[in-house]
Amino acid sequence: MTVQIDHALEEIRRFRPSPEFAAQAVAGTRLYEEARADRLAFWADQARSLLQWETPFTRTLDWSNPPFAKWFDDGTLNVAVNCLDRHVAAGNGDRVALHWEGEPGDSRDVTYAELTDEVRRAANVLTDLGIGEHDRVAIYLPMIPEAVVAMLACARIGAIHSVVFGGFSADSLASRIDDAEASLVITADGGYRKGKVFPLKPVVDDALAKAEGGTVKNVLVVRRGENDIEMADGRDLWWHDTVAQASNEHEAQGFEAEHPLFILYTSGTTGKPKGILHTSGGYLTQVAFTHKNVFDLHPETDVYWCTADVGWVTGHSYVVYGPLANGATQVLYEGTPDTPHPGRWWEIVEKYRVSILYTAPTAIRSFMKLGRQIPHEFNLRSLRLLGSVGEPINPEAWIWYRHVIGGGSIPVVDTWWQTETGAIMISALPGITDLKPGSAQVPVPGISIDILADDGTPVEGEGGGLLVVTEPWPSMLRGIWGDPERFKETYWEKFGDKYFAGDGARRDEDGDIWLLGRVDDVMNVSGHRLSTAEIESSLVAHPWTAEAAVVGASDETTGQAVVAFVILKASQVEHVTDPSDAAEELRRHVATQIGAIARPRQVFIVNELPKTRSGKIMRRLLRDLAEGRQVGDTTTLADTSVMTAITEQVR
Ligand code: 6R9
Repeated sequence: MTVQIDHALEEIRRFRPSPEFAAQAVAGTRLYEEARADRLAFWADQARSLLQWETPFTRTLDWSNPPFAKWFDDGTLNVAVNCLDRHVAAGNGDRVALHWEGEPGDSRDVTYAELTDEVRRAANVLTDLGIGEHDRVAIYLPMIPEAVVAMLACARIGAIHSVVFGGFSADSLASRIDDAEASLVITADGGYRKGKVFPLKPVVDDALAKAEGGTVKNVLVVRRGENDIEMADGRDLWWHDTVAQASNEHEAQGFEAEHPLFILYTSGTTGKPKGILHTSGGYLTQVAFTHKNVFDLHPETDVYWCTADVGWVTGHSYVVYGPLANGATQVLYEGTPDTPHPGRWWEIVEKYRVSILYTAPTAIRSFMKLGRQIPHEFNLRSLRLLGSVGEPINPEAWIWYRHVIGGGSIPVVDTWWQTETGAIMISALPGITDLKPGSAQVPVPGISIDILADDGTPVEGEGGGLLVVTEPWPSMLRGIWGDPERFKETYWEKFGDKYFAGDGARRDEDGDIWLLGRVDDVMNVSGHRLSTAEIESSLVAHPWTAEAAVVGASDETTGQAVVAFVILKASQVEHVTDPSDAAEELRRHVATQIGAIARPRQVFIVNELPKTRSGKIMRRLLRDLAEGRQVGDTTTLADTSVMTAITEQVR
């Protein structure tokens, strides 16, 4: 495995926290000291002080059976009560939990008292539908308050949610429903996106026709898009006929800290997405801790906005669980950043006086392209902290974010973590860390990170290596749903009891960590993970395709873009008169099979693929081609003339 070191490493700018910011900061250097003195006692303190336990725990970590960790396992708590009822009981029921903004401009404020009520009603309906502890509920919703309600209602009754991003296709939804054996789907008629209603319920109908397990007994439908849909008698129910009518009395019980909370599917190196499993007490501890300290949350005064969709892990940890556990007031926005005008996000920041903004480098780069005059039309002076997640943020984008959006003097925190880690693992702490554009910087207190060579020896000095987490952490994944072997193989086989993250990294002379991208066949497109293998299998599933190879080519806006090379079946070649028609058809096919995010930027129809003597496709050479570079060393190819032929076909 070779790791490429980016030119960004020459970056040398440093930004000291301002004395005003440091003076009011939530986090103090004592957090590092306490964690260093006794890591487990530190996490136990966080779990006790940030959460409300029904039964206090006495055991912090059980690591007797690695890689299966148990945190706080003799304690019990209810995750929904921690996110809702306890804030109401503390007298904060009137605080706004969600400033919800619909894409067409409709909006709704939901207080903690109202959200608590709604979750209790939904919990009663779920119970009436026969959903109990450990049952799986698939959630396929737009960014509307009901998405948050649905997740917390599951948590409240001990059911396990599996949120599927609304942009995923019927096939993707069906395979996730089957893998988790979900018995209920919560969806909406449709939602708003780019000025139009996109249908969701019809996709669910299609998915249920395709799902082989036949496990789904009911579909609960929120009315949002008001598009025409069909309701199957005896199976489908409207949210407004059930949840709105239900009682708001609901006694919540405590569940064991290791009670499963959710499954979230993410792409791995093979074609089949992995159902990452998270549990309750440890997960909630670390998301609450990082949300409070990394974002310097002052819940009485801040307005926080994380732009991620609840369909991704960032939406789980930093839209739903972290902010609500901390009693934050936040913005929830349904639509796209440029609808109905390119200043929509900045209009929202101005309208709600957003003080903390958490978004992805791909969004920042698209705004950079549009120019600073668009954000400058709005008053962004309420902002006091900016965050970034999803992929490495290039120093140019970091500086632009700080200056154009942040006004030049507020902290920008770049946070590294994964679906598997559950919560932020590497980040500056605002008010403490000297900021360095382009570097994710330091492990958060209580987290142990190292950089190892392929053979497991620590990388000394400034060479690149593989990022590992050397000690178990509270919000770590507890497994892959239904596949403990794959869990061990993927993350724990390479370095024994150290967690292998799949990212390349390097530490500079100050000890700051620079992420260098994935070292496996996982691409990062607009901050979302896609697997080359998954898109290749989709391409090969098309009747015209004989063979396909997919690479992630660097892209100015999306970070990486999907580029496919396809050989058509001989029987098809004569029917395809124009290769660009075939390419278009295959792009469309991938979008319908997996989802629009997976649609290749380009599909090249070629006669051959570059292969080694053992038959492995050399994607490195295809990447050179896709990125417009001179093609690298071809000597290990079985037939060295192949690349010349492909290059001619592509150019
Ligand atoms: C939270 C999230 C995880 C992968 C991860 C890495 C990349 C995320 C990053 C970053 C550099 C950052 N990644 N944050 N790379 N700097 N601040 O994105 O989870 O969708 O599971 O993706 O994203 O490659 O391995 P997930």
